[in-house]
Formats: sequence, C-alpha cells, structure tokens
Amino acid sequence: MEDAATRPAADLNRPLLEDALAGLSAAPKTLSPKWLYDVNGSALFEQITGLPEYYPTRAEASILRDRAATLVGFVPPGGALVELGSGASVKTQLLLDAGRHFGAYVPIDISAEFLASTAAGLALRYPDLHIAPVTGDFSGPLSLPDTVIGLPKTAFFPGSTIGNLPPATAQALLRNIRGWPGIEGFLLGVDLVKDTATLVAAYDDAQGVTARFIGNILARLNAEAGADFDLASFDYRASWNADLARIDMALVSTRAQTVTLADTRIAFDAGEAIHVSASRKFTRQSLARLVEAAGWRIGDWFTDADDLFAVAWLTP
Ligand code: AVJ
Repeated sequence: MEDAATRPAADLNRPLLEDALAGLSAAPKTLSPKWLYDVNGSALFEQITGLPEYYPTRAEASILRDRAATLVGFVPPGGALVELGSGASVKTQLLLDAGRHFGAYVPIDISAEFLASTAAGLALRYPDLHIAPVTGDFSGPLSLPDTVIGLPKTAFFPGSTIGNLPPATAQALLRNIRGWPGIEGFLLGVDLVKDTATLVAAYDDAQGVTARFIGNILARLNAEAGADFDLASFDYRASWNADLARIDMALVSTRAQTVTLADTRIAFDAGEAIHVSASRKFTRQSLARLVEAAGWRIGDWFTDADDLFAVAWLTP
C-alpha cells in the first residue's frame, strides 16, 4: 500500500487537486460542487432525491407527469432532446415515454461511469431512439455529437441545477445553448423561493444523507488528491442566504487544524467553513431577468400544485 506521501504524482487527479488548491487558498475557502458527483456522490444524490425533506425532485416529477403531453409537444418530430446533468435520467423517462416522436436523446453528465450505465439501460427501454451520451462539464463550453448536429434541438435542464452555478456561469451556459445549431427551445426546471424552514430542511435532512453527500468531497480529496482530511472533524452546515436567495452548503472545521493537500499545508481555524455548494432559488421574475440577459424569454411556466417548483419553457 502506498500512502499519500509516496504515491507517484501521476496517480493524482490533477484537475481536482489544482481546483481544490485554488479554492482552499482563497478566503473564504471554497470547493467546487462539480467534484461532488463521482460514483459515490451520484449515488448519494439519488438517495437525497427520495428523502422526505427533499421536495424538489417529487415536485418537478409531478409537473413533468401532469404536463408531459404539453411539454413533449414543444419538441418537433424527429427532434433531439439534449439533457444537461442527466444523472440517472429518471425524470427524463416521463418525457421519453410521452415523446415517442423524438429522434434522439443526448444525455450530458460529468460522471462518465454513471452516464454509461444509464445510457445502456435507456437503450434497452427505448430501442428505436438514437441515444448519444456526452461526458462533459456544463460549466464550460459544450460540443454536441456529430450524429445530432442537423436535428432541431430542445434543451432540458431539470432539477434546478442551474441554481448551483454562479450567476456568471449560468449566463454563459444559457448563451452557449442559445448558440447551438438548430436550438428551438429550452425546458428549464427551477426551484422556487419559499419559507426558510422548508428550504433548510431540504438541505439538512434528519438522516444526514446530505451531510454525507457534501462530506464525500473531502473523502475524494483524500483518495484522489493526496489529502489527509480527518473527516470526523468537519461538520456539515446548511443555511439560507436571503440576500442572494440561496441555500449555502458548507463544511465547518470543528477545531483548529492543518490539512496537507499533496505538498501544500492548509490551516483551518476552529469554526472556519469551506463553502462547497450554493443552491439558488427563483421567482418567475428573477428567472426572467437571468434568461433575458442571455437571449431567451419565458414562453410558458408550469408549477406543481403546491407552487414549490417550476418548469419554464424558454424560447429564443
Ligand atoms: C440537483 C444540484 C440541484 O441543489 O438541490 C441537493 C444538489 N445538494 N442537496 C440541489 C443538492 C444538496 C441539488 N441539485
């Protein structure tokens, strides 16, 4: 067995290490949420979606189920549905089941392993659909497979994942999609502003699954970036930031300590936080401002019976 000190440099996950070094050298300390979604993290997130406190998945699914016929009607015959951050594509099946006229489905996800198994499962279930998975990080520019370049396209970005991107990154992504050849519309799921107790409970569940999901990023740094985090000395904290309309998710050092990351030593004060993720919440108005600045308009707006969540139909 090699320990972190003797592990050859080539074994390290360099992009993870470099990103973490930059984030942990900043004040306040940060880590990027994109590193949450390895195989373990993706499985933990799937578990979150079934928690009693985590309403967004159920609320969005109820919209997709109740409005499936209307929503798939936005996709022209033979058109491609291009999904960002597809994960297990559970919600997508509500659209694919109703959208037998689709020509192609392009799931884009950062977790290559998760994507491959999801695509294989979908191929069995939808034998006539062209499935063209793309491994990619949608916080940067995206390129689409050649096989779908000529098709009319509808983007699908459910889960309110747009709310996890910093506003400038969200803008860049909206603009990038707006520039895809053949883009005709965009189905965008967004979580809505609501009472603080409901919001905080959704991100700080009683079973501690969200705490494990966020804490997994430190386990990953230990396994892949030569770090020596003592996981037991970081607590998870979720809080509502009313000014920025977002939930902040952080790991808080319970004591003064020094952590080594590859060769770099990083000092923590007792009570010092690492900001890991933010989940922005929207109103129809705040979403309109965001999308209009990127060349889209809200053409239609669908909410669940309890007004927890919305699926917006955006048009160029
Ligand atoms: C799927 C990325 C939108 O912010 O609600 C859930 C991620 N993080 N609980 C969200 C998440 C902690 C989730 N997104």
